[in-house]
Amino acid sequence: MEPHYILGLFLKDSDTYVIKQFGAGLIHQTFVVEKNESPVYILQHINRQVFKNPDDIAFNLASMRDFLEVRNFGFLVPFPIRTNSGHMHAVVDGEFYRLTSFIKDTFSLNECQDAGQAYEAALQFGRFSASFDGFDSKLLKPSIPGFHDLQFRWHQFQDALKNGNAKRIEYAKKQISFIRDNHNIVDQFIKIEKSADFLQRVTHHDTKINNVLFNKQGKSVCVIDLDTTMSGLIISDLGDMFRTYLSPGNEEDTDLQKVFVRMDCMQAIVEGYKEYMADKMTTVEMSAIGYAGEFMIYMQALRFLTDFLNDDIYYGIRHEMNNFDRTINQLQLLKDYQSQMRSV
Ligand code: ADP
Ligand code: GN1
Ligand code: MG
Repeated sequence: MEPHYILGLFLKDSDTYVIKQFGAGLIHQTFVVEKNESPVYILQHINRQVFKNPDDIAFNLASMRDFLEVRNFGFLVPFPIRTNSGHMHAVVDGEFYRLTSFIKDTFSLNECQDAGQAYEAALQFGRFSASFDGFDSKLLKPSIPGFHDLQFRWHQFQDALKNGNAKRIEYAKKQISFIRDNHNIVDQFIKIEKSADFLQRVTHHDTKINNVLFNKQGKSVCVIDLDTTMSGLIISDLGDMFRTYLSPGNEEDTDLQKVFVRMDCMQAIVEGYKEYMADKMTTVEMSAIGYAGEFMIYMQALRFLTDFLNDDIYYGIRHEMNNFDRTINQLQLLKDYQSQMRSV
C-alpha cells in the first residue's frame, strides 16, 4: 500500500511529508515521516502473522493511556494518534496501520555496549511497570496468548519433535538432549506461575535495548513497542534484558567466543530495574532474579529450536541454518550464565 495514502487517513496535510523506511525492528514494517528533514511521526504496518488481533493491542494501549493520563504521571509513553475518523489504527484491505509521534531528539541502540547503557534501559522498563501500580494488569488482553508461558512453549517443542522435519530432528539431537536435560527450568516456572508470591503486573515482554529511546546525552527517555505489553511476571522483563544485554555478541553471532556473560552488565540491569521496582517486589521475586535469565535464555533457545524443527515458520531467516545457529548461540549463553550463577 502506498504510504502517503495511509498517512492521509491520519493527517489532512499528508502530502507535505517525506516518508522513509526506518529502524531495525523485526516484527513490524516501520517508516519515519519527515518534514524539512526532521522526523515528526512513526508510521507502522502491524504484522498480522504475529498479532492476530490488532484490536486487542488498541484496547490495551487505550487502557494504559487512560490510566496514566488520569494519574498525570508526566511519564512519556508514545501512544498512537487517532485516524481522521477517530480510530486507533487505519485498516486498509485487511491490513492495520498506526501513526505515533516521533519522540524528538531520540534514537535507539541495537546493541548494549556497556553497563551504563544496561542501567539506563533497565531503569525505563522498571519505571514502566512501576507506573502501573494500582492498575489491574488482568484487564489487558493477551495480544499473543501463551507468549511467555514456558510450559506452553515446551508443548510446542514436543509437537515439533513428533511432527517436525525428521532430518532436522536427527541433526539437532545434541541440542534436543541438552534442552531435555534442563527441563528443571520448566518445572521451576510451573511452580512460580502458581505461587502467590509472584505478582502479575503490567509487563512489557520485549525488553531488547532497541525498545528504549535514548537522548544525545546517553540518558534513557522512555520505552516503546508496547504491542506485547500484557499481564505477566517480572522474570520476563528482567530475563529478556539479561538475555539480550549481557553478551557482547548478540543472538545472531556465530562466533561463540563472543557469547558470554558480562557480570558488570548484570549488576547494572538489577540496579536500574530496582530504582523504581525495589519497593514493589516481594522477597520471593527478589530471590528469583537469577532464575529470570535462565528462564528467558532457555525459552528463547527452545523457541528457535522448535522453529528450526518446524522448517522455519515463525522467525525470519537469512540462511538455511539460521534458527539452528541461533539455538546454539542461546545454549552457549545459557551454559555461561549457569556457570556464572553457580560461582556467585
Ligand atoms: P518493532 O516491533 O518492529 O521492533 P518498534 O515499534 O520497536 O518496531 O519500532 C522500530 C524502531 O523505530 C525502534 O527501534 C525505534 O528506533 C524507532 N521508533 C519507534 N517508535 C518511535 C518513536 N515514537 N519515536 C522515535 N523512534 C521510534
Ligand atoms: C521477536 O520483535 P523482536 O525481534 O524484538 C520475538 C521475541 C523474541 C525475539 C528474538 C512477538 O522479537 O519474543 O525474543 O524475536 N517477538 C515475538 O529475537 O515473537
Ligand atoms: Mg521494537
